[in-house]
Amino acid sequence: KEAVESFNRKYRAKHERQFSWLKEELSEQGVDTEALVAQLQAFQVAIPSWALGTGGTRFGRFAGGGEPGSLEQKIEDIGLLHALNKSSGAISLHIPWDIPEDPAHIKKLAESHGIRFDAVNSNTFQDQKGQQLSYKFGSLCHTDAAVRKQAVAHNIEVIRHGMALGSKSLSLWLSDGSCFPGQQNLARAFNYTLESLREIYEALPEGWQFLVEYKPYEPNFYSTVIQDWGTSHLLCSKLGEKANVLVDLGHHLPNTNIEQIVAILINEKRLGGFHFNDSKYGDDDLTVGSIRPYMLFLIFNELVEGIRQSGGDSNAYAWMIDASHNVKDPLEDLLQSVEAILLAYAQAMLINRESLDNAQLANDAGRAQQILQQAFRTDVRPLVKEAMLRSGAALDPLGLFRELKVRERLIEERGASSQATGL
Ligand code: AOS
Ligand code: ZN
Ligand code: ZN
Repeated sequence: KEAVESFNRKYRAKHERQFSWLKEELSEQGVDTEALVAQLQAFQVAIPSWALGTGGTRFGRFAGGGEPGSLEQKIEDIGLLHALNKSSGAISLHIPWDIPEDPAHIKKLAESHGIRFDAVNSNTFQDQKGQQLSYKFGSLCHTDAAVRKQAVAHNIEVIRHGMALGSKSLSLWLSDGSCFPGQQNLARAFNYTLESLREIYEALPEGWQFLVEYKPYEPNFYSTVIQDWGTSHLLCSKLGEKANVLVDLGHHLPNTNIEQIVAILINEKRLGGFHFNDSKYGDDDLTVGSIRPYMLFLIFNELVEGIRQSGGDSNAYAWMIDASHNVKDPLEDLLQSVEAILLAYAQAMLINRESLDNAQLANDAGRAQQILQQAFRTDVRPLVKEAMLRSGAALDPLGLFRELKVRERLIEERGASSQATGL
């Protein structure tokens, strides 16, 4: 806290200048800056427990050093991120990579860092040590009822872990599918999946949400059972009200209009959560906003509408980052992702909705574009900084991270070769 304060003192004057200039500009446009900053302050995005180590591909992984070697250390890392930006006050756990052996202790530790437990994630895309039956040919869709049963039981166990930690949602991503034409009866795989999901759904406690993620390919390269938002939506509507679609930004075929998917899901009240990342080719899991910031802004344009419909709650959906860091420091990368999300949210809140609506009703495409780009081209960094300042975060979280030599200190503490569990 002290480091944050003395850091902010150094940059405060410059920030005040920039913020008051922008505030004046925006008030001329009729924007309520105070309300906007409060919305930004409220926004919290969950950090996945699997993204704190260096990622890699099947060709190799280049560890960065000082990675968290236990769940406790992962929580400490997220606590650090949250202390720096006050916008990442939640963790999303992956079972069995991060089984909380002593949930009461883990919960207390997280609380001491101001962190709550967001969605818990199940894993039936790998075989674990000592596991009886293999998921090589699928889990919830498997032709063998015993495998399906094992996968259902795992998901129910994940719910139990979540309950002990105060989590309120189960997030499910299935790799189930097939690698070759003819390998799998596509309709049967779907039906078995639905049947298995129903059993998991039945085990969901009151007030819980079931987040169903989709993805077109990988690791299966011919078919994936839950391949797109339509399939996910279909399953959710068959399951019931607690089931909602989870949109991972990297899980679309090239050039898909993701903002349109988001708009329709909001309209159908079936949007549950988000996995933020960016991509150029596939499920690249790159830093949010590093490749297609305009698309992110257009998505947030829809999300702002959804947030408005939910009474203005910045956390109306389960926000999570799902990224992998191949050559960057994972903690730095996460700070950059959170910042990119806040910037897109701020820009989208600048859109003059009434004018946009009028332009749309008048079929004035030129005016509509102008309204969007006016918002997108505004440098909203002072708004995000102001939100950080008011919440007690650093004016420049990444700058402070480097100034404090956090990574060097973590390497000293944990060693150069400590590796985090995860992908
Ligand atoms: C996989 O591609 C999905 O994005 C999952 O949401 C996530 O990456 C996985 O569950 C983490 O292991
Ligand atoms: Zn994901
Ligand atoms: Zn993914």
